[in-house]
Amino acid sequence: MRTLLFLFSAALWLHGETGYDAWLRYAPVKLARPLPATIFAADDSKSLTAARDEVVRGVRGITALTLRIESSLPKEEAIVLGTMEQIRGLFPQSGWNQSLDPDAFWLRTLTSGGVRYTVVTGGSDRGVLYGAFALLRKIATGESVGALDEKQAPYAPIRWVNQWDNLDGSIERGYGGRSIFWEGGHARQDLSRVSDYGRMLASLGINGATIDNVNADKRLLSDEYIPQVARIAEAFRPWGVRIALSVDFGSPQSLGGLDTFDPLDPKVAAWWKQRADAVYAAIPDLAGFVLKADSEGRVGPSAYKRTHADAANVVSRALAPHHGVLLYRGFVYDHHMDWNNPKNDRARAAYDNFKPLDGQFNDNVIIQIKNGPIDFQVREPVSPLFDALEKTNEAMELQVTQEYMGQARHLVFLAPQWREVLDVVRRQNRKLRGFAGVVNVGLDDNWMGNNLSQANLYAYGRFTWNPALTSEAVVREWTLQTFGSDPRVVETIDAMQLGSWKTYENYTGPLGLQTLTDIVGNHYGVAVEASENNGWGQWHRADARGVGMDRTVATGAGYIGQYSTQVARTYENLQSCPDELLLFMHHVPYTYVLHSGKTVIQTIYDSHYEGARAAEAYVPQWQPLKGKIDDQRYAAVLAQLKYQAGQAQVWRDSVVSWFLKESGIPDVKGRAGHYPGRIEAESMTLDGYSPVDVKPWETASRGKAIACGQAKCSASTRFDGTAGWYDLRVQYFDQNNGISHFRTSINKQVVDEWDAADRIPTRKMDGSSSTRREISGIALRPGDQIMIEGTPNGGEPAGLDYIEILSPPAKAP
Ligand code: GCV
Repeated sequence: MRTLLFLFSAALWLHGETGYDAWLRYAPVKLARPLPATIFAADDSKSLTAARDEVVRGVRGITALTLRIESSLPKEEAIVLGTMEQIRGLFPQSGWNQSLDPDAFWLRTLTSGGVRYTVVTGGSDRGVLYGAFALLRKIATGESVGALDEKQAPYAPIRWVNQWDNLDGSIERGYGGRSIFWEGGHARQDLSRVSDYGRMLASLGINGATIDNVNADKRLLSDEYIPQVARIAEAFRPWGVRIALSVDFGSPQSLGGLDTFDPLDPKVAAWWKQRADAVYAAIPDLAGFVLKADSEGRVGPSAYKRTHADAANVVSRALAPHHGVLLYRGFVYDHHMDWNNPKNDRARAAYDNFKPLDGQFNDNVIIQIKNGPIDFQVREPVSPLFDALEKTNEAMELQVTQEYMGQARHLVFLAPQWREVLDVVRRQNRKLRGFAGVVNVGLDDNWMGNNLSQANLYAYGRFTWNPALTSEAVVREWTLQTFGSDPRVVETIDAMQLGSWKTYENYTGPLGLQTLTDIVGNHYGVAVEASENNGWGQWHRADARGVGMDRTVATGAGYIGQYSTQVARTYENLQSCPDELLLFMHHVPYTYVLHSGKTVIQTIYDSHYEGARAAEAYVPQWQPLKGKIDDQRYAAVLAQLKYQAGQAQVWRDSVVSWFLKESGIPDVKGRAGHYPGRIEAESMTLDGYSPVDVKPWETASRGKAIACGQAKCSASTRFDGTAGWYDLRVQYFDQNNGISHFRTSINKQVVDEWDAADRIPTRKMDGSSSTRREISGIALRPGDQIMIEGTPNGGEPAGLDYIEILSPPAKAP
């Protein structure tokens, strides 16, 4: 049982922390019962040594006491680590009558020869390592470890992360810095970060990692690269993490020099075999390959009119003698679909491609299926393919890196979303062979670009081990280990995390609209129409009369028919379709009334206001934690939350303006299109600045902003409200092709200045670059002159959208 009362945060936590240690900080905890003073590991294999040293490290952090390492079984109270076989040898009388799966562990307190031991055993070295981390987790979260008898086995054998790292050191959809594996076309010399990443993964029971982008680089299978790959494998190995490689299906031709990559050509089969043999000669414990074929421009079996089963089987046959597996991605679709054809539907693609091949795949092929039928959107139904494949191995692909979820700039804890998907799969009685999580950690100190985003990796790992865990239990563990046990800290952070997915959905894409982002660009900022009129198939088909994709069998694209009869009936029928997926399944008029009793259009307005208000509230929720957690992470998270609050407002205003204009239906609450305290930059007195049309129009207030075309410009206005204290918000554009400087003054007194130097993925004035600066506590008197000066830099024109002058209580509309 948790003994929160006995836990307390020590003053020394208040020093700065970068977040590098994530949940493995081992901060001081007051224990109910002292731990043993000694530790013994039954052999000196790399994994057992890693496990032993981790326990020593953890106990030292938590108790400030250093365990004494013994080289034989001590005759005093001790922690003992060993595989089941070794432990049976050490304690033959102690009733070890059950066997353990290789990755399973057993924590047990026993008495032998009158001495009390805390035994950590596993079905293999790796199981022992997982047991050691489980023991430390218990200690760090305040659970008693005085009388243990607990066995745990992972749900599935494949518990992998996928890294989308490129050999040049960049990472596709990575938000935590450059690759920890690659730089300048080669494996990094210093791979210590890889080892530290392995430690984090092992603490969650993750046992495999791809180290290169699924948009694979053929060079990795060459003789030049295999030794480099082997070095990376070596860095992971002590932590029980086996590497896997993403491979390119065209390699037999492009790398091997054959005249074909036809999967049914014997030369091609021989080439795959010969390459697999070469990789396994250097890395005997390679976990396998991942293959993305016929998807988003990657070549595949369609080049030869062959099937995905033909493709998967030729590669998997090469892996089979080495016990390797092939994770073949189900993410196959045509990105040149005709938008004008209402029967076309990307959501259908995975099922249409793979269902007819059910039963034709080799045993060591696993179809890696994204949780939803589109692509990691804020809300999607569960992919129908999970239930449809009956004779084929399946793994679920989840995305930890927040590609469509605010890219680690927004707090979005994904466990509640994954929980829903896992519950559906459980109800279908599906037994997954495994999980692949797209993680994309990088060289940044905190790995993920944001301290709070680490919770997503933690939750992913915990769910792969035990998909029945609740989001609440997972986040509680994470917060206790990552930020300590102060009740205010725990309650605040848990509540923020648990509500954050819904909040993000509310301000980015409610009712199954999907994330209304720049689909053809950076997938970050708002751009309502970016998904339309192109072949990518993330369509929402909003027009003047209505909104939503008609995926019904009766009148639409027929996607709903891919589900089992009962599920299909629920989705097909407007009355039973859940509100949160309504616009994913149906096209309805804006005036359609939901189960909630509100119209679709009013729900769109209300959700965006509610979401932005909830994001705004994170800042005052976080502020009382000052002094209760270390200053460095406190300040980093605070800055991120302030930024998010501003961005949520950009989303709110953009989406609401777009739907207001398109539908012509006013917001019954009168908010849409009315912005109290707002002064448009283009209506201010401009010196050097010129008005510009922002594209897409909805991402700037009234579609316009100002840009500076000379060395320095200013925009000023006269305050004519009542005298008092105000908060001043400056909405400016922070592009990544320059670092403009801004200065705000009241009657020539400078009240704030800053550089627009944030890491924002755009070179334009748009919904991604639109950023808010808030200057609180300004005394204003009628007649005061408010001036914003902008100094452009590089390609960034010190763009300004508007200012808002708000009396503090009026802040949240
Ligand atoms: C690695 C989406 C992403 C791509 C990614 C692809 C995939 O389309 O935007 O960056 O490519 O999914 O999962 O293969």
